[in-house]
Amino acid sequence: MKGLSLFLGCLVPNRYPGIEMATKLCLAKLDIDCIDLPGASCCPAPGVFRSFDRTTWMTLASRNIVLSEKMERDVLTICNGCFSTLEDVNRIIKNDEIAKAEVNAHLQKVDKEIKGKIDVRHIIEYLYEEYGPEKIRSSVERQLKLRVAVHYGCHLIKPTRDRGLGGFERPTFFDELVTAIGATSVEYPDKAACCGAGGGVRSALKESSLKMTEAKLSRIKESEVDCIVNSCPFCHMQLDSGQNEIKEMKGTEFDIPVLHYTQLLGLALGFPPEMLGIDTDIEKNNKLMELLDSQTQNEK
Ligand code: 9S8
Ligand code: 9S8
Ligand code: COM
Repeated sequence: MKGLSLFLGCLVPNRYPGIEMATKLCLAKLDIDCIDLPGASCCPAPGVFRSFDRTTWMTLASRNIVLSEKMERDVLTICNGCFSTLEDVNRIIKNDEIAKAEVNAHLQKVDKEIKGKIDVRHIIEYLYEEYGPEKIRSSVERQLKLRVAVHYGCHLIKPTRDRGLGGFERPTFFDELVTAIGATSVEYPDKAACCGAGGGVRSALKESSLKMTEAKLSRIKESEVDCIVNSCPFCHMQLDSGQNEIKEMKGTEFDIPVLHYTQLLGLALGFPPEMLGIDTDIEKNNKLMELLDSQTQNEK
């Protein structure tokens, strides 16, 4: 199997550098061969660029893929949107000679050519398919006995015919990775629903997007969980900052900590929250850490 190159996308370096740190710590600890991908740009975002101009979308994505082809490594994404763009374009390039020629005609202007020789992975499906929940279970240093609401987000599982990761109404692979670290994945209504942000909705129609977020957060709140875990920095932002925005708009408080899976896994692998970008100055996060600490104390 090929080694991996880490595709960060935009949101992680610009808003959530702690997720990059968490990812790198987890990958190193699990002994997964993954290095930086210098020169990468925006993937570009599927819900925005693809909707406007398919060729531009494919060309920019292909330029990113070429960087990893040169290193003879598969691309590893930590964002559903980045996975959607890069995986879709990579598949198109592999299967459609006309699209490939069209893209290469543009890439030629910057001395690049896409060959279609590598694969694009998302950290959740990679950990599930290549590493496996069992190996994760045996690597865990600290069981996290938490009630967790798993949010898959849209692009990781849809369109199902392309993703092939099980039925999108009831997928289980992400939940299995959560149970592998000692937590309980709590079922809640409309689990497969969008966070509200994707497809440019957050930028264009903030209020409508927050309505969807509020609906999702209410279902989660009713299920009495300790935190939400996601696989996408865009969902992460909507579910976390969205709580503050909803509070400002309507006064409704949810107070649910939101973690990217790499942050939750990082805790289970024994890293302290400050190394994983979990801000314990925020009261809800602090409470979550106290809960975990009290469990560790009880075990001793
Ligand atoms: S890059 Fe630019 S906007 Fe973003 S984070 Fe994920 S999707 Fe791709
Ligand atoms: S859900 Fe619907 S379109 Fe998406 S993947 Fe991330 S952002 Fe939230
Ligand atoms: C969401 C990405 S992860 S996009 O807004 O649909 O492009």
